Amino acid sequence: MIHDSSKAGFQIVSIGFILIALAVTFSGNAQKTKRPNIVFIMSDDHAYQAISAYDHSLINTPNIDRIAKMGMLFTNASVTNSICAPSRATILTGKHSHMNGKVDNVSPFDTTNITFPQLLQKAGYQTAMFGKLHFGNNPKGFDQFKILPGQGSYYNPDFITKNEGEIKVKGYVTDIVTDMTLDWLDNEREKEKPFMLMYLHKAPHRSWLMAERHMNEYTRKTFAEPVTLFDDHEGMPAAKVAEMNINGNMGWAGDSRVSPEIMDELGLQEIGFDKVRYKMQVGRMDAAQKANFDAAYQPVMDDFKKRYPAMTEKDLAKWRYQRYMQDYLGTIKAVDENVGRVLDYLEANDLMENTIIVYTSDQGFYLGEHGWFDKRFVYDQSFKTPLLISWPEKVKAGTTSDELVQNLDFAQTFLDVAGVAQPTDMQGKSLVPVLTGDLQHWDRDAVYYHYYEHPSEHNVNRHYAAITKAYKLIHYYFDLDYWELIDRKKDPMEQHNYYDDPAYADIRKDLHKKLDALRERYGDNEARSQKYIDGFMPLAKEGKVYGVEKRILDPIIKKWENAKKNE
Ligand code: SGN
Ligand code: CA
Repeated sequence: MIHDSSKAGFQIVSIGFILIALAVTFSGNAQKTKRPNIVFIMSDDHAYQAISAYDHSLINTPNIDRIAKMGMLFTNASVTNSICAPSRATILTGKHSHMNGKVDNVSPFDTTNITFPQLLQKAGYQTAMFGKLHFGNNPKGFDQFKILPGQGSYYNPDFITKNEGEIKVKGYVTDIVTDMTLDWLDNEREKEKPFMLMYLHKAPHRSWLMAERHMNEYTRKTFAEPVTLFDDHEGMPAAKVAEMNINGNMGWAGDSRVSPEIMDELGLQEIGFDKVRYKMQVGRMDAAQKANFDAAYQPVMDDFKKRYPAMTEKDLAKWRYQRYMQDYLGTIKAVDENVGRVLDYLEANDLMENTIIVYTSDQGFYLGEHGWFDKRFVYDQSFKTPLLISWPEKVKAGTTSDELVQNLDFAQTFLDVAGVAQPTDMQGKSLVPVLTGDLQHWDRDAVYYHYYEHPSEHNVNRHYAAITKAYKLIHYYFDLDYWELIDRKKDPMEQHNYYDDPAYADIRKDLHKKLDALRERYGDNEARSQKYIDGFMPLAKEGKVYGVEKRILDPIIKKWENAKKNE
């Protein structure tokens, strides 16, 4: 046999090539697996006052708090537009509402926007979304999704899924969304890829139906009242006309859970779409769920029936505040337990160290401050949002930051941690310098806010604002038209307008400059505001704005039509 050395040489060379190729592939993979995973946990309408890492007085949330203990708690995190779908659009696009076009909950999200999940997916991340999106269309850039249609339901909810069409799942929404998330982590996750998971709760969104297992405990609790529960909104015209008062704008059945039968017995008038809302939510329960609901709520309502005839308006406000807190906080108990399940899974599977975990809400919420529920305003409880971030490899445990960070910053933060280029038209900043304590690379002394959805449910006028750590300058422009200057240090309850106070003349001037600069930098202006009004009013006229009553709608439509005629 002839020894073919040339062939042998070729074989050696090719083995060498293969080894080099393998080494390259392995190191490539090693590098890829080193890219951090991202777990983005967001609840809907979760007030920071209802997270014990911020405030112990209402509820204990030991599991959500774990994220702050492992990482950083943000005390000045805010949103750019305090309402659901616009906040989600800002998170996904890294752009203000006036740039991504999703300014309110009414018209659908423009899916030609580029979102960070699309970019991460392209860069090799495995992506999944479970829970509430509220966009009017499905998310792009996800390998898997199971989302709630619209607002979603607490009991036996429907889901829109990527692979199975529409499904209905029996049980309680917070538990189900978590089951889906854990199932994906366990069975669908491709272990060689980094992943980006969006785990999005419906709770604690109105109409605040808690899990059966919490009903007995939470319907019997009593909570401390906020000092501004009886705010009369004097000197604050936009606050005065808003319809989000606990005693006055909450439904008896739909919110306080006085059954339609007891309402009739007591002669209570419907407020808004009161009885329909009760039927839509409680009516989804099956017989066993409803029996548990009745067992917990019947004694509360029997007690109310007895006391009602002697109750003053003040007593009613206090009673309704307690009812509100019981239900709202009851829904958070299940969120906290379920966040604990996900954290336990990550811990047990060695996924904690190299994973950036974010807990936030799509905005804050009023828990009786100013006498209110809901959000929308730039006043603290709805403008600010909870934000807790852990990333053990990079973020020091148990730290706090009071930097002015926003939901606008998430997209670029995630692209930054994944080593993916940040599109130049995104408008936020990566939070990595803040997270790692590298504040030389972080300079921001003011943030911008713009709320649009009016005329709508809760009657909150359109406004934009510049916010610094010390002040807020707010312009209400439709259909009210005036300015407010809030002194955040002197008046933390935000009950006074210092705009016309001569002592604030210099501050006011400086704030106007800041506001102009922000509007210039982010590309917002009067013409855009008008464009969004002109887009909204025809929809309002067609009845496409959910929950707004004719008495609010009609005069504003008339005013707008007259203004158009005179143009
Ligand atoms: C529903 C609620 C409102 C709430 C909006 C927006 N009414 O319409 O109270 O402000 O959602 O919330 S309800 O009678 O249907 O409960 S958001 O979080 O989706 O923006
Ligand atoms: Ca919300």
